[in-house]
Amino acid sequence: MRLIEMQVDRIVGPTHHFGGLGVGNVASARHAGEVSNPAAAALEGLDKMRLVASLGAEQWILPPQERPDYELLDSLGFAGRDTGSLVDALDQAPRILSAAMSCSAMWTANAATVCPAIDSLPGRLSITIANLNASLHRVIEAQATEADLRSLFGTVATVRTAVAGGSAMRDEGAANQMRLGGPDNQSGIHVFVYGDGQPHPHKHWPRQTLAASQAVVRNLRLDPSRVFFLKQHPRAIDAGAFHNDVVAASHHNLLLFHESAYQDSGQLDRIAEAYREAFDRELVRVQVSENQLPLANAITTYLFNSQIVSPADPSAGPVLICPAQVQTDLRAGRLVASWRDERRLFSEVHFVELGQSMSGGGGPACLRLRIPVTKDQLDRLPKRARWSAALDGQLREVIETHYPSRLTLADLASDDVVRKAQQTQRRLREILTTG
Ligand code: SUG
Repeated sequence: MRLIEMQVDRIVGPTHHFGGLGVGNVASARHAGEVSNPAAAALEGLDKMRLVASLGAEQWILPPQERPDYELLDSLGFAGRDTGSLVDALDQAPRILSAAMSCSAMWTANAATVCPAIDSLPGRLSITIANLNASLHRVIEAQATEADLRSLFGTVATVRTAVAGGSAMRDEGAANQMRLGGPDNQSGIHVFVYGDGQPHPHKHWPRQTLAASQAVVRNLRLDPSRVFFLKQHPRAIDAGAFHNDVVAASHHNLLLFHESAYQDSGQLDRIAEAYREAFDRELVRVQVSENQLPLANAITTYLFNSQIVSPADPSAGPVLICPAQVQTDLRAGRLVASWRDERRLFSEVHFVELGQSMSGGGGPACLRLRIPVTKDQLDRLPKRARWSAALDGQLREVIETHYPSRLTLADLASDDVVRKAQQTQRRLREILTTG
């Protein structure tokens, strides 16, 4: 029996803007304050979902989270739950307004950490929501994400509340977790990547702590003998790799990573050894050197944030979906071509335009949460959130008709813009949750 990997994306919301809020995220800082295009952002996301579905993969869709987050504004002293509170926040603390309006929940790779039933000691598909404690605009996602995943999975999965503990327990979900295994329903090996501890980065605050990863491992009831912890290199964090998935990618028996990704490469040998023992075959480790692609280019192109998808036909090799930026970087483009044509790691390579997400520091892989399920589990899920051409058409119509194509932070204190955004959010939620 094979495990089927669901790709769960969330529609970018109508208040998408460039707040520059991403901690240690160079793209987010670079584009802070630019005029955004929420309609284009949402359509680019839908285009990627359509491509993934066309490959025969399981594509599922969540609606945007509700913005403004009046609860946040209220608790930070901007009471009233009306436009007045938004105008006050814009005047006195624009970053708080930006956080309360943020659509960062679009980056679902940070929504949760997941383990398939076969990997969890009680034999249950298990999901631990990420607390996203490192940033004001992301910590507000957890509660709604929990509700969304509970409603999607019902009794099929155990969905756990995010780990408590404030900043000591900073958890950013699957972006810092890699499951190595095979296509079969056989228990996998989990690698958890964290950034705190000696030696520290100089410029940026590590977003994932070892203590949080350890707590997630306990919550998911993973077999400790199948778990590894790997420290991110402070150099990578300082260069802007605020998550592991900016400098590494994994799929079944494949591990792609930049030579500056990790502090202790000896740990990679131990992981490869465990893989060999468990699966009786080699882990395919592809290390990209600084010469082949400088760390700075890995981060601007988001090469490692390419999305790897297994097509429906089990005999076809995995497909690589890269950000368009990879194609225009000579070295990154050359690497990808050699992975496809010489090393035959991928059967196809696609390039996707995700300019709006990339300007916030999120590539194709940031936009999806992988959830490995059995066919039986998949059959028990409510189909209303599963990609179909009809659903895609319905969602596009709402976006094309009601989303703004030009937005600044100041617009987000406008009564008209906010009312329209709220109506549109409600409509999308209705389509995706009541079908
Ligand atoms: O947390 N950007 C997100 C990008 C998340 C990317 N996810 C993964 N690598 N898996 C972040 O930094 C930008 C928000 C702004 O600029 O307003 C932001 O939150």
